Amino acid sequence: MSDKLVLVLNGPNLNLLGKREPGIYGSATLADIEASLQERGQELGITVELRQSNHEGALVDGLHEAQERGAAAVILNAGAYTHTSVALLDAIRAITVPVIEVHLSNPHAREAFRHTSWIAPAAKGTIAGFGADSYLLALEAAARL
Ligand code: CA2
Repeated sequence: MSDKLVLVLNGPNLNLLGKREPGIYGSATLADIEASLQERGQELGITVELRQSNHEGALVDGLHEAQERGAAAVILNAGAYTHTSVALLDAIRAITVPVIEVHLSNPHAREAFRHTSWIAPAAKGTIAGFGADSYLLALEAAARL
């Protein structure tokens, strides 16, 4: 039987992970996160593909692609678009693939403008505040869906 596919979509500025603001976002780079997800994915029988874009539409395209490819789940860190994007909310609602919202930091412990997630109402669930482990916890959740 072929592996389940999980797409891991990352939004704006997350390409800078591990290179700026380690006090907030930790010292792991996106490449480090990808490697740990792929390692755990192998154990779970899950193929993990990770993408990052600074463009909202590319994230929408990634959600559509997940649907077209029959992905088992999407792990989505929409970055700042979490707090602004009706387009991502609509895209999540338009697909049947479960979307797990993740954040490295705990947005509720930060500025008030981060307390609202436009995508949370359409997400299967949210994991936030565990640094790079938020992604691994999301993969564990995806494996149980
Ligand atoms: O905690 C998270 O994962 C966030 O999604 C990160 C977003 C922020 O806007 C959300 O409120 C919470 C920001 C990502 C910016 O990433 C950087 C990484 C390194 C250096 C600077 C920014």
